[in-house]
Amino acid sequence: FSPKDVGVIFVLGGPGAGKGTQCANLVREYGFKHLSAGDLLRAEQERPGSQFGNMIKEYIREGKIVPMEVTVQLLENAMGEAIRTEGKKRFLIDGFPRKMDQALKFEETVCPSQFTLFFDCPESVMQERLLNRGKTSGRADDNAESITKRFRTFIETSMPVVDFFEKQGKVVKIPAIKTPEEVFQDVETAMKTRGF
Ligand code: UP5
Ligand code: MG
Repeated sequence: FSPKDVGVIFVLGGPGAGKGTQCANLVREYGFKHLSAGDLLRAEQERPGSQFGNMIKEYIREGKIVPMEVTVQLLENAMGEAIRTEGKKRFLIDGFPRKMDQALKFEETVCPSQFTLFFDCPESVMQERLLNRGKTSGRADDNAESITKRFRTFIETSMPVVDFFEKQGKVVKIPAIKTPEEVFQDVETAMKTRGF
């Protein structure tokens, strides 16, 4: 597909900030195609015959960022598939890019982003949400040890991406501490400021 035919909004924020929750609301109200990089990686990890399965498993448990070639390819494939089978061309890309090399590679080879929705949430709140979700999620990284590592990666590796887009005036910051419904009201206000 051609970059000029598609629209991409990145959705960033710390682990447990509520990216997935708010993307579901955005899909319902605006009809975007939601692609979570983490979900795509977890699906690839489960895919029989995947050459990356073990590597992805290890990276996710350690809260590290999987080499960008793998993730960018999974996203590009999923975008192409959504365009072909659903005719959808407006994408919410959730949990990506979370390292500078990914950001540059994606915008250069796939499509420049329109802007980034950034969910801002204190670590203590995110930790409580993740530990709570960990009781039932079955996610290999929803445990205290992995959560600590995910937070460190977020600060050291992913925040520089947010700062990079911020300098381009492409970040809309949304406080994510209130109830999901209240946060979504702020999301809708933010979307209006960007012409949606
Ligand atoms: N919840 C949500 N909003 C709430 C609110 N306002 N009030 C109270 N509770 C709220 O929410 C998390 C939990 O909080 C849920 O129980 C929810 O009900 C509740 P969710 O919407 O799932 O938050 P989200 O920000 O999506 O959290 P998630 O755990 O998915 O964030 P991560 O960024 O850690 O996970 P992701 O799946 O994106 O990535 C996982 C791993 O994949 C990474 O650590 C990394 O190892 C790997 N990865 C890469 O290597 N490369 C990539 O590009 C992407 C991922
Ligand atoms: Mg998520």
